Amino acid sequence: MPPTIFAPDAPLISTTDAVAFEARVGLTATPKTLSPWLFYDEAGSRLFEQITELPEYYLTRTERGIFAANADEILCEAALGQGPSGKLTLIELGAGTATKTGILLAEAVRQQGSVVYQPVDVSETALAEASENILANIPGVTVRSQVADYTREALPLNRLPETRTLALYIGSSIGNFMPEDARDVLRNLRAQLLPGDTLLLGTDLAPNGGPNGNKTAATLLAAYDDAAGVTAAFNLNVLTRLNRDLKADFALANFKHRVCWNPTQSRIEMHLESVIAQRVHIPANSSGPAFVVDFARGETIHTENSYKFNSAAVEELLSSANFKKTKSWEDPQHLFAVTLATAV
Ligand code: AVI
Repeated sequence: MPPTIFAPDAPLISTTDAVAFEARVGLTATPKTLSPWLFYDEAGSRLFEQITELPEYYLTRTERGIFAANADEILCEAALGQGPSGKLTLIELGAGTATKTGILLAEAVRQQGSVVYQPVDVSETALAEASENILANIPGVTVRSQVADYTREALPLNRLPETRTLALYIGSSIGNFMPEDARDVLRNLRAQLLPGDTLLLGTDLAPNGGPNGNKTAATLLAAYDDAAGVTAAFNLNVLTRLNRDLKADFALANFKHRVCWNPTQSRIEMHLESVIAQRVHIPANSSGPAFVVDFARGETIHTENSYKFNSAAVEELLSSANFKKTKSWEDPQHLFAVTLATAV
């Protein structure tokens, strides 16, 4: 199950209505776009799981490695300033099935004896799976799941007496937001925290290019355009979803997965490129009358941005939401960073 990181921009309506709204707005815009939340239907969620295990997609295993190597220090730093009886409560935004979080929870139990964990996600199924896994494997954790969309709702934080909150926003999910939306997500979180609470943010790093730099644009391009074609299938699945949900007539063979590194914006962009000039039909639906979408040969639909950060950009983002960096950890190859910040 992927991190559920996106919410429809439409008002609160059924998922199919939201898909209809999104397709109408995005496919009639110039340039054409589709929001990345459309990736995560059942098939797309399965494909995302496969992506996280691909040899080229280093993000998931690298972040897991950073947790495994530094969990003790991360939790000690987050607890600094606590009174002797004070404990950390962990909350996680877009927790999904919380697979990597287990490392941090096990360490919290080791340090504190027990821990309360509040995963927040829009997917009830993912939360149930997370809860079941954690309760079965990590004694000492009390799970209090919250179904909520943290991108648009106030977080339902359940503050316990004499505890400090450590909020987890990991998996590079922040990178899929436009910079101003990323700031708003963190501001929404900050509004629920008290000074001294902490945030652990996972960010994928920008290419480090220098003489010892071993992360290049090619590293990133491979991660989003793997040899087995799983990411291509994940991207093209959006069109399958529009065909199914809206009875559109996209011919998948007429589109191809395109990835580029945009150095000015410091982001990977995923597009679907029309390989021929063609017309696609979308029947009437809840968002309006039938319409056609004309594609020139080579024209693309922009489906995702994945922003990559350097440490200055992480600090700037954090401070724009009233957090101050405490400490960060990277893997030996400087592919990925995990940053602890304090609410100020
Ligand atoms: C969910 N998110 C952090 C992924 C990323 O790396 O931006 C989504 C993804 N898109 C293609 N591959 C993975």
